[in-house]
Formats: sequence, structure tokens, C-alpha cells
Amino acid sequence: MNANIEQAVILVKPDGLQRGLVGEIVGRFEKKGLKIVGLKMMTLADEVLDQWYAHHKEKAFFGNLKSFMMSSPIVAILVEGVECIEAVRIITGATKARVADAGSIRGDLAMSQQQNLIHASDSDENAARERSLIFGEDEVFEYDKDLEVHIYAADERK
Ligand code: 3AN
Repeated sequence: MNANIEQAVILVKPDGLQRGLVGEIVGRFEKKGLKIVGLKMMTLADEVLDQWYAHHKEKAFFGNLKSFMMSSPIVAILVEGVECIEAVRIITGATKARVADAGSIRGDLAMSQQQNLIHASDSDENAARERSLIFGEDEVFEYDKDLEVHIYAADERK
């Protein structure tokens, strides 16, 4: 695999599902040129959320955040591409959605700091941890996409 090819985990959170934005959100990542290598709908267990949001464990909003994340199923997507993590964070937009850049998913479609539609991995290390919490090995797919000759120059591809 090309050294610059990364994977990122994206979650369409309960507000995205409730608001009927799954297609719109998945579509934005697809249209950018990222390759979907995993996709599933699921509910997040309490223990998974404790690990997922370990960095927020001491925060006052932790309990509310967990209840919100368990309030309905979520859709998890694993995407792959060259420097994918940075690309995904740019498309996602800032955490506080009401001030996120226009053009980003949060900037265009949300107002809240908690109900900000999506989660996106913010580092290679977190992406690997999140991938192992959500996807079994048989739920991640390796395949060639002909379109990639139009998305990357030859030296950027594997
Ligand atoms: P991001 O999702 O942009 O990576 P994180 O990792 O700091 O942001 O926060 C994880 C999630 O915790 C956010 N997506 C949001 O739902 C929630 N969150 C973060 N900060 C707050 C806050 N001050 N009040 C309520 N919820 C928050």
C-alpha cells in the first residue's frame, strides 16, 4: 500500500440519521473521491462509547454525549484515500457546528456543538483504534476502483 494511503472512521450520528442526512453525508465523502471500504448500521454500546470518548470522560457533557450517541442507531463508514484523515476533517468542519466553515458538512447542515452530525477520526492512531471497535476484519473490503486513475496521479496511487 502507498505510504500516504490512510483510512478514517466516520460515524453518522443519531441526529444525522433522524434528520434523513445519511445519503447526503455519505455522498459528500464519495464525491470527494474517497473510497468506501466498510459501511454498516449499528447501535453503540455503553462500553464502546467509554473507549471512544475516553478523552472526554471528565467533562460535564460526557453523560449527555453518551446518551445522545445511544439515542438511535448510527451509520459507520470506513473510508480510504491518500492523506484521507486530513481530507475527512476538512470536509467534516469544526466541532462547534454553528461556526464551522461553510462548505463543510457541519458548516452547511448543523448548528450544535453536540449534535454535529458526524464523527471523523482525527489521527492515524485513533482511526486504527476506532476501526477495531467498529469493524470486524470480514467487514472491511479491499478492491480496485477504476475511477482512481482519474482521482490520483500515477505516483500517488499504490
Ligand atoms: P470532533 O467530533 O470535532 O472530533 P471532539 O472529539 O472534541 O470533536 O468531541 C467529540 C464529540 O463530543 C463532538 N462531536 C460532540 O458531539 C461532543 N462535544 C464536544 N465538545 C462538546 C461540548 N462542549 N458540549 C457538548 N458536546 C460536545
